[in-house]
Amino acid sequence: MTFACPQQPNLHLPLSHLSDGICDCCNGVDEDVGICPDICDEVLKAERETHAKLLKGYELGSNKRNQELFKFKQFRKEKLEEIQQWKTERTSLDPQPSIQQAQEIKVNYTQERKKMAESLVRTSTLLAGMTTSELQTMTVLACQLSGEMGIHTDGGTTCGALRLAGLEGGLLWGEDNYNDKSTMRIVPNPDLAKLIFHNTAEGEYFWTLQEEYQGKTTTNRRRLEEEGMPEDYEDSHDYDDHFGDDDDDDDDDGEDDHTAQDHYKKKRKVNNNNKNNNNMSELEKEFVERVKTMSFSDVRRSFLKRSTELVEEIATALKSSTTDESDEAAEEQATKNTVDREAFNKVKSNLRTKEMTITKGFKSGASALLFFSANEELSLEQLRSLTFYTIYYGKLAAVQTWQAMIAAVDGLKDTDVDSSNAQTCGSPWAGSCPPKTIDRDGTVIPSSVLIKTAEEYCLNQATIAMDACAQVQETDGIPTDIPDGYFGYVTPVAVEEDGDDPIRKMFAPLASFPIEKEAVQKLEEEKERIEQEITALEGKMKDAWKAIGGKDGKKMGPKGELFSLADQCFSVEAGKYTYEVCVFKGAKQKDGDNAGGTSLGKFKRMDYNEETGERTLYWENGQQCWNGPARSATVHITCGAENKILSADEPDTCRYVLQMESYIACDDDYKKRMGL
Ligand code: MAN
Repeated sequence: MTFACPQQPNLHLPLSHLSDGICDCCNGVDEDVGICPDICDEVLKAERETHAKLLKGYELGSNKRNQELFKFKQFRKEKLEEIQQWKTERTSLDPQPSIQQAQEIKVNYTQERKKMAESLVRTSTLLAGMTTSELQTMTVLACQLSGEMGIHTDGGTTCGALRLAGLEGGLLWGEDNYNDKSTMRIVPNPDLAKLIFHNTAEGEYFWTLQEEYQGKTTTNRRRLEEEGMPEDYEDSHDYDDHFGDDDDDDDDDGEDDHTAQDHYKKKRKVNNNNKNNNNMSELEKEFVERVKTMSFSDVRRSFLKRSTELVEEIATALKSSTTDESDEAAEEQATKNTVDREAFNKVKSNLRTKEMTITKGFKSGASALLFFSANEELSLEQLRSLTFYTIYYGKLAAVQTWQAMIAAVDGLKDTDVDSSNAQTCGSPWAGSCPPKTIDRDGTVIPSSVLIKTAEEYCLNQATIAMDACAQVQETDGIPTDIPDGYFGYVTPVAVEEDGDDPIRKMFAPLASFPIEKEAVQKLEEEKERIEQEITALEGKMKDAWKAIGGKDGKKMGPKGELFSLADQCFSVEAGKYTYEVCVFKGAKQKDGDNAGGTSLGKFKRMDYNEETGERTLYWENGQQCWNGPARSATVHITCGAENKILSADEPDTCRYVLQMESYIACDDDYKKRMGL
């Protein structure tokens, strides 16, 4: 039981407060008559004022709140309609048909190309009559030559021409070297088609079934670089170590493909860390040795030997020109040669270039040898195709093809003449001119096309080469120049694509095989366009959902009431700071020295407590407090006509509590609670 003051219905007194000598009710009826004065006018006026103020605030606020809720309702409706429309648009967008069509063209192209390539090799007499082992040797030599020419070398170590020749016949194999039989496989056509189509359409050669060959610029794409890739200096150390003191690592190779450069640089770095060992495996080294001892390499070996001697002579000569001490050998040299440092260095670098060229050829040839040793089960037909297209991709001219063939097939040269010459100097082809032929069951080797080339060669270049060699033989001491053909070694040059080399002409049907590049390009653009549209649509839908508080609408609070505060900032000054909170964004504490502000966190959520009707906004994960937590801020909202921050406080270090007035809190529940 309580006693209610008659003019103050909200004031309930416990019965013990009656007649206790304290005036509780404003009209004094809780005490005996005459004790308390009637002060109801005064008291009720203040109460009435507060009540009136609250009521006014509520009415204005509730009005605004309702307006804003209506706005949000409209907005939400519009957004949902838009989303629906975009959804429909989205379902009509499908890049798949374009992808499919492009793929069909590619597959078709690859199939037709393969047929053509197969018939080309089948009908060609170029390699007719050759045995499996001869074809293998021929391929190794083609790789050696293309390696020297710098054609399609992958970092200068494996024979790219052979890989591409494999692709032509539907064969693809391991990535890092040729020694992985398990990875060699006939590739499922669609994948291979992409690769082959890309290679031909772009003239940019890739050989793995990775995304990279689709032309994306990644740093580690596996691409067969064509010419212009700088040599790996460490390579030469494998054979001759006399350039160890030369640090001229920054040769200008004219290469301006940054990706390729980066790739190369990375590779070189690895090698530099591994100076003495290089990064060849024992097995690879063994195969390089084998290539070095093949008869085709005789000239190269003798060149390398001579080169080593010459470099030593040059070193001695240069030394004697700088020291006064009478070193007999040096003096002898010095009198023989007028020491021209510049000329000597030029000769030295010339020798070095050739050495590196030869080394690259050894490695490329060795990779092919390695490949054959790991893949013994290849058929004669497959081998012929590999050899045939290695010649094509290796860009061998007819004369080089002939030279490889006479080294691969017994009986096409006089071995005595050749080997004795190779020890000194002389045309390595001395034993082969005039060109010989052999007859195998009616098949003449080499084929007529090569014989014609060989005859011409023997008539012209061979004698020139021999003369050059003889001339070199006669000059004593250090030469002033290292001409092509010095000690029998002629640096091979890639055949001209559009020239009239008979072999290149033979490959013309393949080189000019029609490719629907534009059609595919269009389809790929279409696919790209569709995908972009999809991305754009999905982005718009995502934004639209976000604008209305997510799919469940929760982020916008009850009935979407946060919508009117969305992205708005409110600030208040307190002490020496200005506090600024932005709904859905960040909160800051600013002062004079720190105009940019200290972060008090990012907006996290709004809590609505149904029991108390309290609304609280949270910002979390602000700037770390010295020896304390990350800064955070909470804003407590009470009903009012405006949206404004009333106060800010820091009850615990780096924890900020703000009071805010906002019409979003002026709901029916508030009205009831406050008895308005
Ligand atoms: C700054 C302000 C203060 C806070 C201290 C804590 O001065 O952010 O609000 O208490 O850092 O070191």
